[in-house]
Amino acid sequence: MKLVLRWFPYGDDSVSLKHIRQIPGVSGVATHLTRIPVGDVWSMEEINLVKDEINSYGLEMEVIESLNIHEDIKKGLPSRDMYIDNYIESMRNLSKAGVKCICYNFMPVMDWYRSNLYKDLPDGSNSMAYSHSEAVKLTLEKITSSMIDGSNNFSLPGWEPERFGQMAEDIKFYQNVSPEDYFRNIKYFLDAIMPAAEELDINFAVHPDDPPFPLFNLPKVVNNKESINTYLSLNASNRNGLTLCTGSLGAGIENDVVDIAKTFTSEGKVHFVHLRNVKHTSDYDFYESSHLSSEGDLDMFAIVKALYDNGFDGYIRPDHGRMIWGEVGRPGYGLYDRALGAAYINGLWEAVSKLS
Ligand code: CS2
Ligand code: MN
Repeated sequence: MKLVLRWFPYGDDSVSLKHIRQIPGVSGVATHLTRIPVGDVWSMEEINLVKDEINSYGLEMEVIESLNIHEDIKKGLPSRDMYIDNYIESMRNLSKAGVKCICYNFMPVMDWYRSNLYKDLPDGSNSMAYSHSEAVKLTLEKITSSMIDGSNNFSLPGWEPERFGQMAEDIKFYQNVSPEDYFRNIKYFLDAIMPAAEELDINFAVHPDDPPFPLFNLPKVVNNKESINTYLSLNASNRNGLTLCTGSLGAGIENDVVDIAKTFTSEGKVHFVHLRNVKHTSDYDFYESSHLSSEGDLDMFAIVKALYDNGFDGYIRPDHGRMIWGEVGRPGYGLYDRALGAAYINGLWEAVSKLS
């Protein structure tokens, strides 16, 4: 396994590569060329610019999170073929730059969402939280403005401002898209890109829907064991794999994340892991606790053991952290708590490997 940390280029991160380099065991970063509009080709020039900066700190750029999918592909519009061609060209360029794993998601309209980006915790820290009963009462405008206002002036992954104007119309569009139609659009995309993924030696790792509950009646795609199975069965290539995001899946109270980790790791389908913990305050409400098992609902030891025992050899990153020690940064993506998460993951990995 290789441990990485998420990092945003172009000065759009409060955390520096210099500091990431100092976290024990971290070999590289998972990054994203945020200044290229979704759907455009990631050119060699743009990729190398970011890669050279990362490499100059002794870190690798083997993981991309995310190479986002244009909404026309999700909607199954005729223009999707052009966007798929662009996507494959970006894959070719990324492979030339040594990228081995691409994380992406197939959530329609909106990427991840939290109803509170700064929930105060009793220890004086704060973290992101979600209340489904509150979220369903909100308008799209309230949702987008709360994300923009809470972003601390950093870009929020998956919330590209150029998409905001289109969201209301897209939500309407999906009201007439059945889950079967949506899965047909996914299959169309997967069948188009998997031959290139095979040829280029790139693993694809779909990120689960975050949170796993539907808003605005939009289709949910990857939110439990069954839907992961369906998604992975759409294209049989082993390149068609999963980002096991323990926090996203763990938000679904009925999900057995240890069992999901065992099942899909043993099938060779888990290429990337996001490790974080969640604490439920009700079946549909949760906040992001620190990584430690005892602070949340997930047994992080059992999850790491399931990965190790089933031969996991992909990438792991600590996922969102709390904001601690007065740090100010992009919600979920400060340095301190993610570094504590990395140290914890290193400890769990060493323990499971020495115990076996
Ligand atoms: C999520 C998403 O893991 C996360 O941080 O909040 O931003 C995730 O990166 C994307 O959905 C992956 O495509
Ligand atoms: Mn995640």
